[in-house]
Amino acid sequence: MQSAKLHFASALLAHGWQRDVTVTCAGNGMITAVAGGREGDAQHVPGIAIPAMPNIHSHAHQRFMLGLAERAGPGADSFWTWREAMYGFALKLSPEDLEAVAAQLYVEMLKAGFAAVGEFQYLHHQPDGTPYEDPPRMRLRCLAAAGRAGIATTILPTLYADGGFGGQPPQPGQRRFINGVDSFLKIFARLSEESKGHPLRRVGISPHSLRAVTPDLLREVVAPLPGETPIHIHLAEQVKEVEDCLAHSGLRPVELLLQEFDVSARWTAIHATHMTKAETQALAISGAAAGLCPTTEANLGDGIFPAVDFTKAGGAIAIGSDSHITVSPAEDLRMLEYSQRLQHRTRNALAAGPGQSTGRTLYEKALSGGARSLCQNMGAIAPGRRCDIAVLDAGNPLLAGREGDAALDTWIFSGGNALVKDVFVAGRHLVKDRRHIHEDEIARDFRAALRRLDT
Ligand code: NGQ
Ligand code: ZN
Repeated sequence: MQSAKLHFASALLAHGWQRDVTVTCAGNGMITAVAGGREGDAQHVPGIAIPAMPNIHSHAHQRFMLGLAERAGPGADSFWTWREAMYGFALKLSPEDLEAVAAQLYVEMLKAGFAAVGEFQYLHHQPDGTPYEDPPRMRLRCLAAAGRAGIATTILPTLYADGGFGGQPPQPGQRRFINGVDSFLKIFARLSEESKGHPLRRVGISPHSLRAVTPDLLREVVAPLPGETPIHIHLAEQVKEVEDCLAHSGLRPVELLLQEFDVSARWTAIHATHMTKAETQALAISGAAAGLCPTTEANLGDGIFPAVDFTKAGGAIAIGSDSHITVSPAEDLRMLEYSQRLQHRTRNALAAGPGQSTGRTLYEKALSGGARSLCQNMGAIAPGRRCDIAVLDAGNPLLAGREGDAALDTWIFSGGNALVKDVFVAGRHLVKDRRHIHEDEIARDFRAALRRLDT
């Protein structure tokens, strides 16, 4: 956190684009004023200022297997064969490795224009499944990594109990993930303690999925939590998951969740790929956000989220980089829009209406949905919000002669990460001219971890 006075030639404010703006940020990292003109002592930051994006879905440990699951296996490859490979990698990581991998990932997120991450972490125990002496150890390592990188974090410890619907026993590859209600609530309490009063940290929970947690168990865990605690759950990502849920309960996963819980704005349904029209409507009006991870969903062959129907019904969306196969808000929003164009054979499928920019519509929806999903006071350049700002490089030839929505659309549909020049989190200037202030030492530790892990 840092007090700052920043001047921009152009900025996307809550009510639209404005030229020649000074943003004042207090010592606690919050914006206190946004005013036209340049105040005398303001630091001029060249470029186009936009609110930095929340990344609502991260499994940090998967960052270290990027590119290593793209070779055809002996049989038909699927989400489930990828998952086996991922479990193999997940069994290798020590706490120190996880911190090194997460810190590198968080630097990459910041450089892409994200300011906050929802860390959905389920590596709890030692590789043989024995709890660490200090059970929250792996999550604390994620928080340490976030602290080194400077990214805001909503830590979402994962409740994982079963290997499949209806309380099936966990598989051997899942042994690091498993907790009961008591051990889980202890981890939650400790993380809440560690985060109390911290301006960049929030704590939520992530029941892994209805495959891994029964509704009864989830009710027991949710009951004692503060009412505003964010709840993130993987839902209806794969067709087999829908079929297994139907076979077990007679309901599809989204139907089952909506029947069993009072789903509201504190909930984020991660993926929610496979929904009927009725489920799409019902989830949209429940107030839950759909936590979409379009590049991971494409990489894993999940299917296509019904974004046109969901957003028409007033559904809130947020974006996450999930497996981190791509870490880029621009590319995830682009993939989301392209999935709808390919599906419906149209263009500008998700634009708010005639004459509206598709990139702007999606960007603003993902800002507000993401801020709410993570319970982070960000997502707008406005007094009372945290000073989380990304700056696009107006000097890049791709943006020559472009401003406002045209610049935003050019970034999202064409330029991607190369156009992100500066990033501030709570007023701290973490990414300066495309370099993170600690990127060399964090990359050095990451390389050492990769050598230890021998990948
Ligand atoms: C995860 N990832 O927990 O990392 C999952 C795979 C599962 C995604 N769903 C494992 N993208 O769902 O069982
Ligand atoms: Zn996930």
